[in-house]
Amino acid sequence: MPFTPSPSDNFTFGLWTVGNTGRDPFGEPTRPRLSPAEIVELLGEVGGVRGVNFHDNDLIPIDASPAESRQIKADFARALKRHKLKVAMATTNLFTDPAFKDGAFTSNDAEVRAYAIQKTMRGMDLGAEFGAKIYVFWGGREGTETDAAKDPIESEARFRRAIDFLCDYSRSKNYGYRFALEAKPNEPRGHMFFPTTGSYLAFIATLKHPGMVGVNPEVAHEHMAGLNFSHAVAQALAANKLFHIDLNDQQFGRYDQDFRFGAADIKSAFFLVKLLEDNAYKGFRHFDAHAYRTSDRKDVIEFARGCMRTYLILKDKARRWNADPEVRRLQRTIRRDNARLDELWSRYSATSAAALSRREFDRQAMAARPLPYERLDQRTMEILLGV
Ligand code: GLT
Ligand code: MN
Ligand code: MN
Repeated sequence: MPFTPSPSDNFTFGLWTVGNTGRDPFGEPTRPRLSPAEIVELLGEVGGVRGVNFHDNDLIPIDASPAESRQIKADFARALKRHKLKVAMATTNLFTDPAFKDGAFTSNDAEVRAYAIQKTMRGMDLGAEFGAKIYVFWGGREGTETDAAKDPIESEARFRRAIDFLCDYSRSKNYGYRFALEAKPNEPRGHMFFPTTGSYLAFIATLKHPGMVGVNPEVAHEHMAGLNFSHAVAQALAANKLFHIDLNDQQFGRYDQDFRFGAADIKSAFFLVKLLEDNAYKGFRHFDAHAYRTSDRKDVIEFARGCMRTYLILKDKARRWNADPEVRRLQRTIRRDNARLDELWSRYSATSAAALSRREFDRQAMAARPLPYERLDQRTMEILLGV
């Protein structure tokens, strides 16, 4: 069957995504809580998945005894083996426990900050035990409701010190982790620090080990801020910083929806898949989404299959778009290359600057050149709609 995923497609799901119980701020769970091993069983039933990701406490409850923890890990490892799934990414839950009510690395309480570092070190140990090579940092509580609460410059410095320390920890243990920082503008905090992927790209350059740190952009998080997700991903790709990606969907201006990939905005999803595929993105394609609260187990399986199937359909559409004769013809009209003109300002020299100063331009002629973007966009729509 076409558009059937296979492990080589590099699709992954978090334990918290297909394991989501449907709880929201207004209502209790609508689905039973599954154990990590049961979630792996479910992913096995979905089929074609490469791997699974977890927060420390998705796997081991925060107050589990050593014996409980050993049992959970053994069951999880057995399920992974049975379904030939790997652990792709690990991360730390630094947002659920009330101790983190005012943040983790940026908390105003030195004891909370130290505990957050310790919890992350242990989370890294746990991820490494299962072979994870990507470690995500999503600062769910790093932020404020009132800016009277924290000095934003000091908060950034605390966050930097935490990442620098944890990079050194990973190196000392030879874990080989690459860190991926995940931005979000708000929810659960009123204002979260590092609201966009661009904020993290600028921050990375200030770190002690910038080479081992990249980003984990999420569709919904940039869309919540009303931004163009593909542009953020493009900047990360160009900087060789796209270490991981969280795929889902989101209506602009709504609460954090985490919808099935492509469920809200097909055109944005198409240009995103095209960007990733055209640039041969090698990393995992993680669906950080969950099924509607109304779904039962069977429908959760449909949700997971839908994420992957939509991705593969859009990948095929991107191939068609690239090969489409009309798209190609329109592109030839739109792109007016002139290597000799580019050469004049590609590298500064006194001669080229003088030549460029002397050059005469015909503004009317430039303004009169056609840009048939309406036709190009309509052709894009027709390809997407299968006409
Ligand atoms: C949480 C958040 C996600 C993050 C996860 C990693 S947890 O579900 O909404 O966007 O990627 O901590
Ligand atoms: Mn995410
Ligand atoms: Mn989200």
